[in-house]
Amino acid sequence: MFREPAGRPARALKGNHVKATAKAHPNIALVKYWGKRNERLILPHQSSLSVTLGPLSVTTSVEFTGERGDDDVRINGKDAQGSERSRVVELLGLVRKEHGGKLGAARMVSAGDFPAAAGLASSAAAFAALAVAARTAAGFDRDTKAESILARRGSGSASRSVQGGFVRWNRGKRPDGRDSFGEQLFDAKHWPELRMLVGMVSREEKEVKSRDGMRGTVETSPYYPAWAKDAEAEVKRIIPFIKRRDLEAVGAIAEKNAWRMHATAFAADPPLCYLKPETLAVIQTCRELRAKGLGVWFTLDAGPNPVLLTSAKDEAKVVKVLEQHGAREVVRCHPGGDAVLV
Ligand code: 2P0
Repeated sequence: MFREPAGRPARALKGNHVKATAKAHPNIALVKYWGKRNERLILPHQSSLSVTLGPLSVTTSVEFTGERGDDDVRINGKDAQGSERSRVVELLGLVRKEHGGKLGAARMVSAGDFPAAAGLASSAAAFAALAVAARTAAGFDRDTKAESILARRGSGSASRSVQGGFVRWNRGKRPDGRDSFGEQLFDAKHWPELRMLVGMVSREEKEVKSRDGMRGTVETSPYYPAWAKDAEAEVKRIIPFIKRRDLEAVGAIAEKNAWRMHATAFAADPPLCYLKPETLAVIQTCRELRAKGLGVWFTLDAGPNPVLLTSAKDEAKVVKVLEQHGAREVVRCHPGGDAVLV
């Protein structure tokens, strides 16, 4: 049977005008990514592992017009500006380069169903959906590895949102990044009763973006090498506990890893602190609830909103407690599925 040479579109473009729409979920890391060894290619110093957050999603359409001109980039109903726009244009450029033909300018429209400023890694879902939609619009067949590598170039954590369930982003060793991509270890059906409850204690935009925060940490925190080594080991340690659906062990590793990421960032110069007083209040409450027998653990990304890990049976109690302790809203999530074409 005739096979297309590697790297070429698997099906011919219909004329010069193809459109595709994809939907992807954000994710929350149980073992975090914090620091790049290559800024341009977005290659991490360590592997990381996350769970995909259903039902939240971003839906993105890409249409290559075959015409000259600038890309049209609309995000959440507005024309994208500045770095938000340039990161999308750069990713579309990578697809044009891989394709090698005359795809022309793109029309891209993207919208999420959750607040972008909530610190919920909307960029992960956005770039995963963009990578799947853009490659498909360019005529490539679905290929989760290639899509994850492309999504990674938009935002590191997006490499973990192409597939659903529990995904490890492999650090890789190659300088070109071809071995640094997200790989599904268990799908969403493996642990449907797991809950990730996002306690919205603040809706303010964070002062230091993740990208700048992790760069400052790599460059100035004396704890950085220890962080990277420890996180790599924790990725290996957590997998058998996820396999056994052992919430206590998974929660304990997630909490420890979140503290260590933030401790490494506190030690940067200037110091970096994403926690607010309300964040600490929720974390403290988690501890008290555990002492009373409730199975609940926290994790925290580069923002003030803690994400509580619990099970479906304790969900209602944990939501109530979050609301009593300063969370203005609680976003309830469960393991979500793969990025899909719609
Ligand atoms: C993570 N975070 O593993 C970690 C934990 C935040 C804290 O990935 O610079 O938006 O685009 O690669 O992926 C957020 O950083 O950063 C992030 P870039 P990204 O989820």
